[in-house]
Amino acid sequence: MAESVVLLDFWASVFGLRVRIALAEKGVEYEYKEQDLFNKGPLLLQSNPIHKKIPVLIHNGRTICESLVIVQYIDEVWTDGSLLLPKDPYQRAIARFWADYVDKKIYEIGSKIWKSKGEAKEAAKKEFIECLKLLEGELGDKTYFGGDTFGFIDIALIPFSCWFYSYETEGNFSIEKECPKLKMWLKRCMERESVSKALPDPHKVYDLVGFLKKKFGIE
Ligand code: GS8
Repeated sequence: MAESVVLLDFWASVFGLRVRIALAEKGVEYEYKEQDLFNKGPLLLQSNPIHKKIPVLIHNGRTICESLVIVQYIDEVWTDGSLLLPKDPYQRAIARFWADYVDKKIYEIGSKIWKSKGEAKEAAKKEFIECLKLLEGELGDKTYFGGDTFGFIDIALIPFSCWFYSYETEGNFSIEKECPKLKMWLKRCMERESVSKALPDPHKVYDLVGFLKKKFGIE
């Protein structure tokens, strides 16, 4: 029986992008179903009744939620080719730690840059740069976060790069200037088809930020 793989997603979602990149890395074909997050359909509500959020992966009729959980699932199910998580338990723990750091910090602080004004905006920008510098320190001189192969931490972080233009424009700063090594890592990741084909145009994301600001009355 042919496998059925369906992804419920939203085009600009950093979380959904993780899943799209992981599936592309593994060469898994799937059906993409764009979701209207302002008017959620029954499939999304039934598939993720707890959080009611995308991404959701539906594999042979069974649902998996939460982007990092999904990426780990993909890694465990489709084992051909290179693994996204290292085999060594300690290195796996390290990969999960940094992916969790990205989740706890980058999304929330990045959003604060475009959602806030004045002092709060400045504070968010400062904190955001500090987080990126920390990540840059963890990357060091390695090609990817896990070493020579593209893996879990890269997948957790790289989707944010299509939002970087929005953060930089809203916060009036340059990631290349603040974190040149991280910017070089970003360019290396973009050389991978799994990444470059998945990531939307940063200007399109910026248009979305403008739309969301109007919708939420942030001007
Ligand atoms: C976050 C998913 C999420 O926030 C994960 O999958 O890693 N921890 C989860 N999804 C958002 C879209 S991306 O900003 C979402 O579905 N939001 C709908 C809502 O909050 O109602």
